[in-house]
Order: sequence, then structure tokens, then C-alpha cells
Amino acid sequence: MRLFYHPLSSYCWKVLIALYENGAPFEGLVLDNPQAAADLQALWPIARFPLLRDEQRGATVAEASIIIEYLGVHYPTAFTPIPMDVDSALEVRLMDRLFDNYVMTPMQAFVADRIRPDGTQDRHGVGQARTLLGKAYALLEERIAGRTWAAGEAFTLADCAALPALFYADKVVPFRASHPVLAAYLARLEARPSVARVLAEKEPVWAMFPFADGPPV
Ligand SMILES: N[C@@H](CCC(=O)N[C@@H](CS)C(=O)NCC(=O)O)C(=O)O
Repeated sequence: MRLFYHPLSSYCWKVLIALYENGAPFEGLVLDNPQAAADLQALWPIARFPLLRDEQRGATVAEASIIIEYLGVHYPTAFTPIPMDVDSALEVRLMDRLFDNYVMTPMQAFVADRIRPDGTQDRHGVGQARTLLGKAYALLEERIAGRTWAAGEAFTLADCAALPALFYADKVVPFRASHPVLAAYLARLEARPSVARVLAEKEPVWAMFPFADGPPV
């Protein structure tokens, strides 16, 4: 399998964590050159990443959650991204959506605003993103209380989504001092070997992240 990715991309982290949990061999194609970008575009005209190409099965798999579900179905190991039990699966899918839609999306609004050309910043949009992040933190603080992982006692798709969302969101609107449950959960995630590996791999390019030196004031 080949994974088109970038080591700073939050959605790529989500899939890399799942790949490291799963253990399936894959070749990583870093999107830092025109050829890799052209190959991605040819396979998936939307051209967002991550993208998985599985030559053995003739499959091109897009969207982080779908790639992770694909791994679980076609390359099953002890890592079960979505549990068999229907109600447990619904909770995993809900948590996955909460992290993508209400943590990752507003977090990305801060980053997008920072890299806009001078004079085109969207203060209203960033304010809305800050409000949404606050609501998401409060909801997650309650929902994760008493759980080891995002959806219960098993490490799942929801935790793959949680790490990049929370790690990056904490860089733009820090929560470790104000939300102890979320802070402890993020610390558990960071200690997991698959996650620690992804975080170590970002180091050479981390300075490119606009808030590497601290949150916006
Ligand atoms: N819904 C997609 C989102 C993927 C996404 O937005 N990826 C970002 C990188 S984190 C990207 O491709 N950015 C490049 C662009 O927008 O052109 C998923 O879950 O995989």
C-alpha cells in the first residue's frame, strides 16, 4: 500500500496512527514535491490528503475515517477501529465526527486565517471557531470522564481522530489547565507508541506550523 501524506497534516496523523496500530506495511509518499502532488491529483481529483492506494486490491481509498475502516476490514489485526457491537460502533462513529467536525474544523480555521494574505483575515470567522471549540471542549470533558479512551475501554477510530484534533487545538486555544479530563486523555494518547511515533516524525517540519511558538493572542 502507498499512503500520500504530509508529516504536518492532522488528517494524515489520524491515518498514520491507525497504520502503526495495525502494523500493515506501507510506503509513505510525502507531498513535498510536484510529482507526488501530480500523482495524488491523478488518483483523486479532490487532491486532499491522506489518500491510500492499495495496488494489491486495485483500490484507491480517500477520507481518513474510510481509510481506517478499510484497514480494519481488509487487513484485520488486533486493532479493531470500529467494534462489532452496533451500539459501541455508533459511539465510536459519533466521537470520530465530534473530533473532526467540532475540534479539527475550528482548529483549522485559526491556521487558515493565520496564513491568509495580510488584510484578508476573518476576525468574525475566527471568533466563531473559538466559540465552537469552547463548546466542543466542554462536551468532550463530560463525555470522556470515566473512560480510558474516547469511546470506552478500547482504542478505536475515535482515538485516531482525537489525537490530531486535540493536539493541534491545544496549540491554538489551550485547554490543559482548564479541562483536566481532556488534558489527562491527551496525555494518555501522547504516551501511546503509535502516537509517540507520529509526534516524533513531525519534528523536522514542526517549525512550519504557524503556532509552533505559541497560541494566537
Ligand atoms: N475530510 C478529509 C479532510 C482531508 C484534509 O482536509 N486534508 C488536508 C490536510 S490535513 C488537505 O488535504 N489540505 C490541502 C488542501 O486543502 O488543498 C479527510 O478526512 O481525510
